[in-house]
Amino acid sequence: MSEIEKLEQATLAAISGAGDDAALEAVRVSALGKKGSVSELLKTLGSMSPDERKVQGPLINGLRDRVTAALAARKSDLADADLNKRLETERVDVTLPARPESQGRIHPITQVMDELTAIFADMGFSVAEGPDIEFDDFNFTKLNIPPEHPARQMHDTFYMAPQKDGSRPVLRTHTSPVQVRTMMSQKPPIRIIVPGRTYRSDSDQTHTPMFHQVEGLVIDQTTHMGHLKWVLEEFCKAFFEVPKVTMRFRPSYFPFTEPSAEVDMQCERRGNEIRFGEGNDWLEILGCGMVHPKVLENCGLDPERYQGFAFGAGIDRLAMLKYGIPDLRPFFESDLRWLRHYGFAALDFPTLAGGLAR
Ligand code: 2NL
Repeated sequence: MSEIEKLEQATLAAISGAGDDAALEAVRVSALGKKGSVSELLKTLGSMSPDERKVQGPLINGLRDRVTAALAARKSDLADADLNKRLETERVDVTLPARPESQGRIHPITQVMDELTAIFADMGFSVAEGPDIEFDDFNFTKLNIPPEHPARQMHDTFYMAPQKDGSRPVLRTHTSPVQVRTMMSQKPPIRIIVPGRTYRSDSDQTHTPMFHQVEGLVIDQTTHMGHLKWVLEEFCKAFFEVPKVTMRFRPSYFPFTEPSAEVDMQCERRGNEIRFGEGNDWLEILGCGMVHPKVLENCGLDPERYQGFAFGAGIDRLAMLKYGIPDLRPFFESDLRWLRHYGFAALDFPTLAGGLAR
């Protein structure tokens, strides 16, 4: 056996014997590194006569190529073995029941979002989402909010640095830009709810700079205010888990709806407690209206052909009302004691069939 063949045999044996990446790298350096055995052989080609080189060249280069290929093959085998080992040992059985000692809780806002989604899904609504950082145009202009509107003031809205084209992106002040995007990209009939984070430059006992909204939008050819009232009434009964509720629609104003209304729910206040579906008191829970023809037009829909309604409510407030949470600020303080008190058990998904609150 020639010296080259012996070297090849020894090197290939060392490669298949390397048990991990570090060992394999050591073999590579000892063969192909600057002072490696194969590299040293390659260097000898320089001092050979042309005839000798003609014979030795292919032998030594062939050796280098086979060693290189064997190194690559072993590296990939080691990676496969590593992955298989991890798949074997790090297997998670997602069908196991939650551990009773588990500390995790579903945040009331997540719980309420899940409940809203289940209730509206049952009425044929799907969930739409969009970015938190919005174009000024989608957040304001398309919604018929004029440049001089107070919502556009710096102290109400978080503006981002101006772009090259002069436009200023904003942290969305409501979830309406998602409805704008939906109207621009989908043909009616549209039936969506849009739950999500919203931002306003406001911070006191009852306002946090980030809060949560759910808005709804229905657009079709004959959708009218009667449909709006039915949807909201069904929602309130399902959400507050009462068999019947009286609702009061007070005329109001929003730039993006005409006519507009604020909606109160019948309630009974006893001390700190509040009950829905009984009593002679009223509690405002949301705003709504028929989508303004200008908004439809701005979003590429023909107002002569299509019409519809929209509504918006604060999720944080809905959660406080339903679950008797007195203060808004701890919602965003990540205090585990608060979360253990007001949070919900994991895997206790709200469904219409299984009930919403347990
Ligand atoms: C409130 C009132 C409202 C809407 C939101 C809306 C969205 C589009 C077009 C028309 Cl794209 N309207 N949204 C309409 C009326 C009221 O929210 O008090 N929210 C907390």
